[in-house]
Amino acid sequence: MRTQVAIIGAGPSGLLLGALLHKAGIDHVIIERQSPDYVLSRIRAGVLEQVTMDLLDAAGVGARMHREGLPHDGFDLCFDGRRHRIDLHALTGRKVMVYGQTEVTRDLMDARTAAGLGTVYNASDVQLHDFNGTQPRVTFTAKGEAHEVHADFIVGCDGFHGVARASVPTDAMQTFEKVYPFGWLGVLADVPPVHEELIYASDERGFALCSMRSKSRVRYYVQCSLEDKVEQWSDDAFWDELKRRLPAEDAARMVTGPSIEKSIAPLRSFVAEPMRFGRLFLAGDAAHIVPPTGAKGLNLAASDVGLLSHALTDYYRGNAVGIDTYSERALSRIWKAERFSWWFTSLMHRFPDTGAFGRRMQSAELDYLVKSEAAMTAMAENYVGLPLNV
Ligand code: FAS
Ligand code: PHB
Repeated sequence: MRTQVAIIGAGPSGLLLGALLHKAGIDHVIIERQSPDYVLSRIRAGVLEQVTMDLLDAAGVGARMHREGLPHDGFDLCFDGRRHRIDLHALTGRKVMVYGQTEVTRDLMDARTAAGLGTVYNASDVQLHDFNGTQPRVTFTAKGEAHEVHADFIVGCDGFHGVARASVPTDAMQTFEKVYPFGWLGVLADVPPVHEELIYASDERGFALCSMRSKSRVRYYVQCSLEDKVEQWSDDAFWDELKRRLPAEDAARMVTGPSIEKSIAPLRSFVAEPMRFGRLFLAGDAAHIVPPTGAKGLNLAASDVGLLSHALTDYYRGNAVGIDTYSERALSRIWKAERFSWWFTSLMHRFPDTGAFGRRMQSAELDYLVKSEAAMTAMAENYVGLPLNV
């Protein structure tokens, strides 16, 4: 089989890249190791930046997001017995859209089907070949048959545990990593949200986040130990712990109910440099991971894909500047989002070695943050998302 771009992975990165390349008339294939149902079953991000919304619109898949998504002007910070609203719109003139990654993925899948574009699901033994030459190949097995795809370029959109980054010689790449000494226990439940906007809470017992997927479905998180197993957390234990970390008025009015999904996610900061190796590019979680505190993971994946789809489109029109500068331009935005996610995580969570002095530093920074318009503006402009080329 011959194509222009072979995409590994049908998560949001791969599907969005496929949609944008299709719009540009660039031939491509997407090769995914899981089933479509499995991809949709993963409960992940919930907040979209304007850059992401614009890219979904450009891909022709933004209609349901605008119809069903929840535009949010701000969020609440709760700490040291206080509550303060960060007014994103007043501070930056922009908003964020609360719309789950599952729905983004579903919209991209549906658009792909409507356009008559196939995706190879349940592919096994996916291997990348000759991407340092001019004729890269991807081999894989699907439905018991061996396949080989010849392409101009390969794009690894296959996430943190994918094959693309693993195919790069270690001496050709530098990685940067910070693993946090705690995880997030997340619960999805069909109950009305406790508040009309998100609540980020820093409590002596740990961090908590009240988010949502709609006005009848919530996504709540509590910081937990990395030794915890999700089976150890009954629904009642989760609700009790969440309420203990929130202001009394929220705990009192919180509607609880059975979890429809419950999982523990480890937190890490990770970046692989560069994001291009000859005819192989990396995008999304294949190249970087952020702790979810700043709601950046999915949005960084989208901005990588936005930069790369423009670069590939320019290449096929005779201009290779975009692909030659992709890695540098993507990493510029990635590192600023890594910093913001690390900063917000460090500010809001309890670390084993925080200590009394460290707690005072967290309290002082939060007190300064909510009393300084300059500090709140800096936080807000990072939260709503920096420009694509920053
Ligand atoms: P993905 O990991 O989503 O997709 C990669 C795809 O490649 C998968 O479908 C995988 O099956 C496939 N693949 C892997 N290896 C392959 C191979 N060898 N061959 C073929 N296909 C292969 N971000 C937020 O902004 N907010 C959050 O709250 C949040 N919570 C998260 C919770 C968890 C548990 C995780 C893991 C991530 C979370 N994220 C969150 C980040 C997440 O949303 C990612 O940023 C987003 O999924 C990135 O999308 P992709 O780059 O497409 O990677
Ligand atoms: C979510 O809705 O899953 C979510 C929202 C904001 C975050 C992290 C996760 O910062």
